[in-house]
Amino acid sequence: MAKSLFDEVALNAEITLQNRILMAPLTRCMADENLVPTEQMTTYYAKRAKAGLIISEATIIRADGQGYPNTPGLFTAEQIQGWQRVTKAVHNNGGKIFAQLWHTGRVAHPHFFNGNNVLAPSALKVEGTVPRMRELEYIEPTPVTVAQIEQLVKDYAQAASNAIDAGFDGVEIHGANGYLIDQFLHYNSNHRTDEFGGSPENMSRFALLVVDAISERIGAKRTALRISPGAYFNLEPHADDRAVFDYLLDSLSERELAYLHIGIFDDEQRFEYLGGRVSDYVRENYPHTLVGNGGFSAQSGELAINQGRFDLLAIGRPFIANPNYVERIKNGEELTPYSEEMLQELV
Ligand code: FNR
Ligand code: 8K6
Repeated sequence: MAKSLFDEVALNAEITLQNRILMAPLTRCMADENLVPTEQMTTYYAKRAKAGLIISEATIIRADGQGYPNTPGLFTAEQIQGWQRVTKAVHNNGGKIFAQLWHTGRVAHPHFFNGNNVLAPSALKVEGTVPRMRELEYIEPTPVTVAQIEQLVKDYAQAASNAIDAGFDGVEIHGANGYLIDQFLHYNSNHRTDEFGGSPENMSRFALLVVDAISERIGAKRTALRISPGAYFNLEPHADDRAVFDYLLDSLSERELAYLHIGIFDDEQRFEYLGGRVSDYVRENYPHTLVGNGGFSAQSGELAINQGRFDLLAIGRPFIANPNYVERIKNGEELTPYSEEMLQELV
């Protein structure tokens, strides 16, 4: 029987989604000066509760993970309370919500946390400046020590535990889009010669330590991961990255995570070293629940699900433009097109 976007789906014995449509994580830079979610953010997420699962905007696990203004956190009591208001409002409207846990690594900027350095796998700087704050040039990062890596793993696990205290149904680890975890997974940003670099197994180690620490703390059934095997943002691709993701996907296949989510802006983009589209590469190498994303409409996403290319569909920009995206699709109503000016305010 053909699958519908409106099928109820069980991710596992603990979590059932009301449909196959996920709201993709979308950074909006609207938290208050203490990185606490506001009332406006509560309303914004509550309006989107008809999604099968909302994935929150990327939320920093600790102060030195911040790379953009007013991105929310999950490391102070006030931030946890702010998120409690959001999760309660989403649940009251019948929805479910995961927190996306974020550390930007070399894409962080000390401007945001009154620091003087940023941490990354290697002293390899990302070119350019902070978007919308063009005066802030990225700086050369300080390679993390093994002791600092151990602390980061603990801080990810603590943020996951805070997310559960804040009422989230689970967490999605942000291992995509060129941020800290992804920086370990690509040769462009990882030149380490210790047990965290130099081979697929070593380069996958940090990601797997974070996955395992969080799974242990809150349960693998409430833990998900987003990855970008195709380097397209904050990173340059390298042909040898393929072997790293082959290893990582093999290792993830042995774990029973809630889902694996592809981070890509346009899934029609082809990567020579992956043999084509990212989604096709991941599907061939990962047997469990896969979330597709990147330039899909409801129609093209449903078709891809029926072609077996992935199981669930994440929708990003159209959800910014259409708070009632799910209802509109269900009723066959026209969508409001997304435009960048819409990022100026939360609707
Ligand atoms: C994003 N994206 C993104 N991804 C992520 O993993 N964490 C995040 O916080 C953000 N933030 C974000 C902000 C804005 C304004 C945009 C446009 C995108 C990427 C997003 O989740 C998604 O992958 C892309 O938007 C592609 O999907 P759509 O929009 O084609 O459905
Ligand atoms: C006022 C809100 C502005 C939000 C800007 C911050 C964006 C953070 C992450 C965005 C990720 C988008 C990836 C776009 C990559 C395109 C490359 C082809």
